[in-house]
Amino acid sequence: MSLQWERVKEYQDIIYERAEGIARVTINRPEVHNAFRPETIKEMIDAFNHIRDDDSTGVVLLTGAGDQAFCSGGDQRVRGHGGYVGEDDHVPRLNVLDLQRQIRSLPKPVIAVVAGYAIGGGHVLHVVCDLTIAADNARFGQAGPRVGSFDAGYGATLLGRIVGHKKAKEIWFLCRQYTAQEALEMGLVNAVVPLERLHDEAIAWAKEILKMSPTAIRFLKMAFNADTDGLAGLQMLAGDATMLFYMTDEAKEGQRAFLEKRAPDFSKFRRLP
Ligand code: S0N
Repeated sequence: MSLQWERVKEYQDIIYERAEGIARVTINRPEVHNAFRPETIKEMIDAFNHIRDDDSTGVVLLTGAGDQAFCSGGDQRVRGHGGYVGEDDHVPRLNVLDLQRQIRSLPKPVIAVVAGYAIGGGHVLHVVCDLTIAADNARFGQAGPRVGSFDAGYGATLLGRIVGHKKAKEIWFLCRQYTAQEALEMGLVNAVVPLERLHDEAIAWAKEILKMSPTAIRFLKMAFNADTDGLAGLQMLAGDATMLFYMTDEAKEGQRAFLEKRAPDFSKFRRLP
């Protein structure tokens, strides 16, 4: 299933393209197994900001260039005192945490499309995606305790919700790697397909989702966040409810009355059971 991908914007570390309602963001640093540096994350944040506002996009595919790696986490060559150091401002930062929240709050499904390694911070990126399609060569795992780091946010807690606490602690404490089949068995991925079919399969899943009600999908994503993300999750769900309420005559009557300097008349609106 080949699509005519259109490049939306040019970047150095990523490729951002779209076709037929699907956006695809590719981490493009295959020489380091698609490890990310601060600039990579800045570009991804910019692309995801655009995707949020782009009404033509309904589903996002997040992937890595080549078939050896989805992402191998933070680029260890630029890890400095307190975070990953950008070339431009030389400030150490962990801006991948901003990207994680952005993927979570995006009101459109994000599918991780994983060939090869999803390791360390790269593993966390697939964990925060809504769905994961894995190629049969995919390898999953955390590496932090081996290289002197950890992600005690979504990387630990959301993983625990997905695979259970015992398994999540095993993944973090032992830093083993797991095959695609093992990941499927523990509920860490949604499907495993032969490598050569990976992108077609992801596109097929995206197209299936695109046939659904976008508002229903949006509310469902936010409902899962409300369950896992505390008040921040509730805020996202509540914001969506407000957005829908603004579209009703009842809400519009309140606004009109204010602008017309009169008392609002809500009497015609029913109190539904
Ligand atoms: C993925 C692994 C297992 C693949 O092994 P393989 O097949 O033997 O390939 P290599 O020869 O090792 O790799 C090929 C080339 O790619 C380079 N490379 C690979 N990964 C990285 C990386 N992460 N950073 C920089 N370079 C990388 C190799 O060096 C090699 O290049 P050459 O040929 O030039 O030598 C294996 O590669 C592996 O184990 N990689 C490292 C995995 C890892 O430790 N990742 C980092 C884990 N930590 C994070 O991701 C932190 C995330 C984060 O930002 C964060 C978030 C929240 C809170 C805290 C943090 C935090 O800072 O920790």
